[in-house]
Amino acid sequence: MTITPEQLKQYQTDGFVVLRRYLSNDEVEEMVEQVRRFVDEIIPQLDPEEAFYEDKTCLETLKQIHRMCEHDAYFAEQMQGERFQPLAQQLLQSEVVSKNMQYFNKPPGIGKPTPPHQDGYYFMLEPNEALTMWLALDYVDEENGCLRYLPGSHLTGMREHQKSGTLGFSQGISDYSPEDIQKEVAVHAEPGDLIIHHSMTVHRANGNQAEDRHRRAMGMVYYSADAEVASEKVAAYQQQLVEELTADGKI
Ligand SMILES: O=C(O)CCC(=O)C(=O)O
Repeated sequence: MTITPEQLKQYQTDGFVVLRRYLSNDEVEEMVEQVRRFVDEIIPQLDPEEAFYEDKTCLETLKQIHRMCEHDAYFAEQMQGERFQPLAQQLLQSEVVSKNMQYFNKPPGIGKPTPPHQDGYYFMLEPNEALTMWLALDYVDEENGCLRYLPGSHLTGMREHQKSGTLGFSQGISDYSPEDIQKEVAVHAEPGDLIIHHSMTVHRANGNQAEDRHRRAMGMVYYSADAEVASEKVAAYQQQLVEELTADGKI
């Protein structure tokens, strides 16, 4: 699918854009089925840091799966095929490197908030040119923890981050203020809607307050091929994180 000049402008101005019904119901159902297969067949073979649970003794509380495209041909094809990658090229206006495909869930009642953050803080790129696509697999609204963005925040530099204590989102903006909250745009989504944000765009989400609705999504990350990764810093950070999560009994 090609984006329109208006959608490109919106992405460039606001730091995010929403493509409604990017996938059909059947396509969403296929993705959900493939996630189920991954959960049943692949997760049991992976290291503990590849899947996070709200409560690791209860498999129904699965909240995140990382690097799915490195572990499975279906998800590798999703990342590198025609569905998403050309869109990333159009938005970043460069060749891209496909980086990560993740599954995000907030299980009903217990799904924790996503702290305010900029993905680029984790990516450690120079220049920080990358994007994340967030594909809704469920109806997503304020009750079950929709994404909330600060429009234009990708243009005003990196905010200070500190440890958040949240599994899966270890860093959060340290001085997020009531004025920030006032400027937020909450984005509701239906299954198949694709939200795309720049790596510098500030965003967060509330926890899932719904009694019986999950809040499932896929996240796809693409870097501009022109961006350099501080690979040693990223590897050191990841190793330290795994050590801390293991010591705390979280994974
Ligand atoms: O799913 C969420 O709550 C947050 C996802 C996110 O922060 C991201 O994809 O960059």
